[in-house]
Formats: sequence, C-alpha cells, structure tokens
Amino acid sequence: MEKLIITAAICGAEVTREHNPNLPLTAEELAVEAKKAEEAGASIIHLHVRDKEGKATQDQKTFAQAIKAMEQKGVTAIIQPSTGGAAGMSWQERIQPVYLEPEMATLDCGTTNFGEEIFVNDLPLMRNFARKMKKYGVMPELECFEIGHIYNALKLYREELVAGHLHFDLVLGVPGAMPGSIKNLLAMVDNLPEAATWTVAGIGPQELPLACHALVMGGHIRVGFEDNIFYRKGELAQSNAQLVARIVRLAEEVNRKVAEPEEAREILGLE
Ligand code: KMH
Ligand code: ZN
Repeated sequence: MEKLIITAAICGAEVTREHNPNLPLTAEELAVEAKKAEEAGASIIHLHVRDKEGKATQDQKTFAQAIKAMEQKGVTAIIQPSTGGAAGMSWQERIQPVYLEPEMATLDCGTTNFGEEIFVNDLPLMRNFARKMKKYGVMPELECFEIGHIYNALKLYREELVAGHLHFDLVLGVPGAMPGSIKNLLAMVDNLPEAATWTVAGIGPQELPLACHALVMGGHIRVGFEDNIFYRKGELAQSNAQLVARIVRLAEEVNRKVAEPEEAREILGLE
C-alpha cells in the first residue's frame, strides 16, 4: 500500500480560542504548530490565517508572513493554503494566497450548506480559481463535501482547467453536508477515478473512525483543529501534533508507512 500522507489542518477559519485555548493564530504560533505537526508525521500543512483580532482572513500578506515564519522554522512539509477561507468571503479575497505561488492550495468543488451558512462555490467561481491555480503553477487539492462535487471536479478536468494527477480531499461530517459515516466514505471513494489519490477529513467525532478506515483502504488522512478540537470525548486536544502522532501510531500498528514530505510530493506528482 502507498505510504500514508498525513495533513495537519492546524487552524481553520471557524474555530476560536474559546473552543480550544491551544489554537494557533499568529504567524509565529502557526509556524511553531506546523513544525511540531511535521515532526510528529505530517507532510502537508493545510493553512488558514487570522487577522490581529483572530478573525479569518485571506489577506495575501498575512499568508506570506505565516509561510515565511514556517520556512524560517525549517518546515519542509507541503504548505497548502486554503482558497475556501470562510463562508461569505468574496472570491477576490479567497484567491489571494494563490498569488504567492504555493505548491498546492485547496479548490472547493461545489456549494454546500455549512452549519448555519452557505459556502458558495459555483462553477464559474471554480473555473476562475482553477485557471488562476494553473497560471500560478499551484496544484489543487479538490475539496469535495458530497458526491456531486467529485463530478464538478471531473468537469474541470475535462475542460482542461485541472490537469495532471488528481488528489481529492473528502470532507465528511460538516453540519448540513454529507454525514461522516463509513458508508458515505465508501460511496465517495467508489465515485473517484481509479488513478486519483484521496484524503479523508472527518469533522468532529467522525475524524478518528474515518481516519481508521482510510488507513486500511489506502487513503490518506487529515486531522487538526480545523476539523476537530478534541483528543477524545470531553478532552480537548493539546496540539495538532498530538492528533497527528495518534495517526502515526495507528499506522504503525497496521504496517502502513508514513510518508516524509518528499515522499508525499512524489505520491502527489509534485515536482
Ligand atoms: N472554512 C470553510 C468554509 C478550504 O479550506 O478550502 C471552507 C474551508 C475549505 O475550510
Ligand atoms: Zn480549510
């Protein structure tokens, strides 16, 4: 089986210090958290950034500061900024980190209910983002919150707006979107093209059971405060690294080797 790529989604756009006081917010905190997550076994850092008040922003300079701080700390993992930002942001705000030419960034593949909000990703927006990612040499991670989104991504592929190796992130358990059941994960995977790779991001209590299934199915795994703030029921996670380290231990138990950042690049077809 392919080596396991672990993504650490270290901050997100919605979680606050009231939810978990260990949430990293500033460039320095994000860099320390990313470094520790990488040392624990993560080879992708999925990145959101916050403004001085701790509110989600897609400001290019704020992303640049966080990425620079990570590089200064010696982070070698793939840094994958979000182009999803937070629900309600304009496309002009969301796209900004792409202008920094990161190796990878998320490309959200369809509109979805997102708790009390609507996270809008219509086809014109997706085409616009895909074109810009192509122009700036950014590999998209195709974020799918339900099965229909997979077909939106494949439409972009047919339109040659997305090319090369396809890597999907199957996000399951967002309130209002596809629930995080094992049956739903199997159905999602069943609808992917054979050559594609995939990561599962289970939200809240679904993070761990879906990760366990991905481990033995040959999928990849995302954990972190963006998706889940608990280590177990009633016990807040101390850090993103703690959540990554548990996946590494589980992988060892089932003889699945964990990918180093360079190996993750190879699996994903990144140069
Ligand atoms: N914060 C969500 C509304 C992404 O990073 O591309 C969108 C999100 C997806 O987090
Ligand atoms: Zn995100």
